[in-house]
Amino acid sequence: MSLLESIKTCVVQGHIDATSKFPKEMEGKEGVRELTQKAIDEGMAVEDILTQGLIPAMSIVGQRYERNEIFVPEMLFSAKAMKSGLELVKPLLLEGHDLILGKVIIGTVQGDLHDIGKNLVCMMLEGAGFEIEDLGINVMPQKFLYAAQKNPNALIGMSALLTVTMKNMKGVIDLLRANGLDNKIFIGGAPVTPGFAEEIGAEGYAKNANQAVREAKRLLGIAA
Ligand code: B1M
Repeated sequence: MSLLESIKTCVVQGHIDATSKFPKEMEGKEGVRELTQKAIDEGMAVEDILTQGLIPAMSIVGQRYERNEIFVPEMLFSAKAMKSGLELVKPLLLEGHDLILGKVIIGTVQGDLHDIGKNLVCMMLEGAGFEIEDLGINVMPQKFLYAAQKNPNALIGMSALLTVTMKNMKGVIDLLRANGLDNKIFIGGAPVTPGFAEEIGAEGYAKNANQAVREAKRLLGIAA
């Protein structure tokens, strides 16, 4: 099995590192942390580690959850394993960017605890030269409002992974507009579509973290 395949398998299995006791049969074996470090040390491209190792693993986790093969606790282990890999990749994404292109205030909307994709978007934006204010998860509309009031020129980014919580994005936009704020807004997350963005009055939409960088630049009028 290739190194990237092994990283993917460990994320799917939720095996963080050699000290992790989960899953039992992988106890003592290298996990995502060691394998990701190995990939970095071998000079593999960060893009490949992300797109061929870490990210596709989470789709498999989602499919297994849908088929009732795993449950929330196993999903949590996979999320932790994924984060242990992302922590190692993050500094590489941030290398060599001193220029600040603009500020992005970002958060996962109210009711939603998913933050892996949002964190990846933050990393890519930061790596591309944006200043990030990360409001975290389960962010109340008022928190977006206060942050926008303090930063009237900042872009606002919202993430949602649940069909029930993506509806909360509209509440944030309505609240900002009702308070006279015209910060440009872009949204993303697995269930979100360009049509939905248009419907709720968001100026931008991105399918993934790379597109989020392109979209942020477009909204600020910066050449790609
Ligand atoms: Co959740 N979960 N989860 N979960 N979970 C999903 C989303 C689900 C699709 C699984 C499934 O059924 N197949 C399903 C949602 C169904 C739906 O509504 N359509 C689901 C469910 C049902 C739930 C719970 C309700 C389960 C329960 O408790 N019964 C519960 C809800 C909790 C809550 O939020 N209130 C829940 C809980 C969890 C965990 C806590 C266990 C864990 C999250 C841990 C964490 O994030 N810290 C978890 C996980 C890990 C998942 C899956 C398996 C993986 C999500 C992920 O990290 N993907 C997910 C299945 C799946 O997505 N296939 C699932 C990897 C990540 C890199 O991709 O987040 O899509 P993604 O981000 C991408 C793009 O979407 C985009 O760029 C990112 C990078 O490319 N993007 C943006 C994201 N935000 C953006 C913002 C932008 C632009 C682009 O601009 C601002």
